[in-house]
Amino acid sequence: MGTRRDEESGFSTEVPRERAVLAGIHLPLAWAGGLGGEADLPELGRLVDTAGADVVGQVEQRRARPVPSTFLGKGKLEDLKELVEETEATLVIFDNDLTPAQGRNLEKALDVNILDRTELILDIFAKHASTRQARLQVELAQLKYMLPRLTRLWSHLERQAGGIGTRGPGETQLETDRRLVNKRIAVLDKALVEIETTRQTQVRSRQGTYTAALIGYTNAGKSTLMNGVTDAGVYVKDQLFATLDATTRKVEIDERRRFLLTDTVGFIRRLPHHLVESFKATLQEVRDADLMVHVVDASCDDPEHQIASVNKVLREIVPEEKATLLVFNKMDLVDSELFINRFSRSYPGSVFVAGRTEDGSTELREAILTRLTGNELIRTVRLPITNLHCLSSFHRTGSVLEQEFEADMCLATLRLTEKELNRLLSREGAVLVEES
Ligand SMILES: Nc1nc2c(ncn2[C@@H]2O[C@H](COP(=O)(O)OP(=O)(O)OP(=O)(O)O)[C@@H](O)[C@H]2O)c(=O)[nH]1
Ligand SMILES: [Mg+2]
Repeated sequence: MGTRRDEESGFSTEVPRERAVLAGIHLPLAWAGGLGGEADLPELGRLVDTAGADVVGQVEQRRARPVPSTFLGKGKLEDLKELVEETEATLVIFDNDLTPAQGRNLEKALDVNILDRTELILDIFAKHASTRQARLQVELAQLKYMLPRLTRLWSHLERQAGGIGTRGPGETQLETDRRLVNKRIAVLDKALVEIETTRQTQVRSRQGTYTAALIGYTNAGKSTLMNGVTDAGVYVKDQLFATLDATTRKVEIDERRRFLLTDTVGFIRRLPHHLVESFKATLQEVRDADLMVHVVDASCDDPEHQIASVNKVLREIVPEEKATLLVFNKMDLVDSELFINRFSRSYPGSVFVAGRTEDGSTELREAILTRLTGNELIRTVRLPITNLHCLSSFHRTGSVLEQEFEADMCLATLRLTEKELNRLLSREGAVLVEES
């Protein structure tokens, strides 16, 4: 956390880390159309640590459904209040999402700040956003999440001001605030559309080159693999959501064996919907890719659960079926023979690497190339000789199997990928010669 000036002494002092108590209820999976499920307090703890607070205690409860007014049951709420006092906590963080009314009531009952899981993740995103696009996207998500909760903020102020005389102006103020927030949302939307238009121009210029996108749970090692396979120098850190932007680099082994690789924001179980919405532009890179490289942390408690959580978020972004290469990373941390035995049969075609090692990057690069360019075709095309230069890379890689000239046309039989064929047909004036 940053420093601030001590008001009395005038010296800079470290702001103490906030002290957080975690709270979560385990709901039956079927609750509210699949919104239920086990609270995951260890993961919440890692999020809290990334956000810059210390965990000083936790409470858990198993319930059929949350209490509408205070989320927790009466007894649990009393336990929580005692724990907050004992540990001198400054903050209570819920693993589940709270309604505005629940947040308000809990704040009143416990007299400390209350955050829910979405607010915590939004806070981390805000802290880690370093590019203009990421900052705009995070702000958009925050405003959209805040809009229905403005009343909670206002009642908070009202409580601080004692409530007298604040209600009338407060309500008018609330209207003004809503209008301002909506106006800002429109400005952000517009700015993001402009960024997206620029990106689409870049994407068009890549036509004809295969693209692969790294996706996966946060902290699985996507950026580490990106740096190993390319020279991108992407920020790597043992924290959640270290990466919030999309970085794309070219990987070129020879003129024809090349592809573009993109590293982007990680996913988490129950990734807040507003974030997925707002990060649409960043995640568009995943939609546009020919291949998704799904990175899984082999050393996590339950890799299958991690895979399922990622697939669930993925369905919101990429509704259509897309080619996927599954990569189990951090194999140096597990008993690799046992692990491969266990997972290779249920996930055929997947690869097992340690991204931190050079071997790991080479293996991954080869696996991606094989998946992208592995299914080469043999096709004959008729091409105007004025465009003959576009065959030079095929010549250099020994992929021109036959070549004949007919007046101002060239008849060439090539070994090539589908993408290369499409490029010749759409951009170089080639015509496919049907096999007789
Ligand atoms: N032991 C081991 N650690 C690894 C390996 N690959 C990555 N890590 C570590 O895992 C942590 C997360 O790595 P990142 O590459 O930042 O993970 P990421 O998937 O990009 O994470 P986010 O950007 O936060 O979503 C870092 O501390 C890495 O050093 C590996 O093969 N073995
Ligand atoms: Mg990363």
